[in-house]
Amino acid sequence: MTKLFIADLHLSEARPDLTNVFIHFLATKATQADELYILGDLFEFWIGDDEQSPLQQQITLALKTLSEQGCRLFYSHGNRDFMIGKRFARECGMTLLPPIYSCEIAGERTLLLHGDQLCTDDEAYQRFRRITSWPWLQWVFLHLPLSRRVKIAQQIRQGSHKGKQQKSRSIMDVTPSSVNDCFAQHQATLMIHGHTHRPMIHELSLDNGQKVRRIVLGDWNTDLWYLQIDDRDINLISQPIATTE
Ligand code: LP5
Ligand code: MN
Repeated sequence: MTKLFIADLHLSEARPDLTNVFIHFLATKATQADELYILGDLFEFWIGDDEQSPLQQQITLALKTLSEQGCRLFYSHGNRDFMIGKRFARECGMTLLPPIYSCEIAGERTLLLHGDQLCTDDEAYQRFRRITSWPWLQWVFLHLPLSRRVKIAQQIRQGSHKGKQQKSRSIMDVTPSSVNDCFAQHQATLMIHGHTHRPMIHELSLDNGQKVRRIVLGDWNTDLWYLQIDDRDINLISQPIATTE
């Protein structure tokens, strides 16, 4: 049983090279896997399943083709594409996961999540996350014309970019006590997430002495990153993007 995990591709019209590499990945590496987990931020931003841009159509077709070939697809929302809905998931043949998904992987109780939930020292971001999760606000947003939605998303991206310049590296990383509590609450020993763009396999001890592993996926920018789990064999792999085309 081979499972692949990816996150933070941030696909957009501005990076056709990334889109091509991803489509190549889906048509080659992913076809050899039984399951592919996309742990958020597949897109630079998502403003509604009704957008149907050429990029969206291209990605939908590639994911649908993979799912029809027998690879099971799972999606966990990121902080950029939390508006991905059931329609897009259905069109791609993907199952949407809850914000923290607990399952059995490599013989261990495992948590799958985007990772932004664990950055609790970043209070401005957590406030932003809470507000944008309000269903009525999402409803209003989804009923705006697409051009308005694009503008708002771009403004938020700019605001976020500026905000990040004022924040320290540690504030934008996961908060250790939140990681500890998350493992303990779910009685898990393995956690897989993205978001921080700091790919690494961390081995740590919880406050109660339990040994656990936290695996952070890398973002796709100069390199592509994926985690491959074959039964109990775990490998975090990267490849330079230029040479994979
Ligand atoms: O994404 P990344 O890694 O650059 O930064 C994140 C946090 N930023 C965000 C915002 C996203 O980048 C953009 C999301 C676009 C969504 C489009 C759909 C909108 C739907 C609305 C539905 C109601 O998540 C950043 C973290 C960082 O990770 C590290 O963890 O620090 O958090 C922020 O920067 C949040 C800021 O601190 C506060 C938000 C500023 C928003 C300003 C809005 C101004 C314009 C409003 C116009 C209406
Ligand atoms: Mn993210």
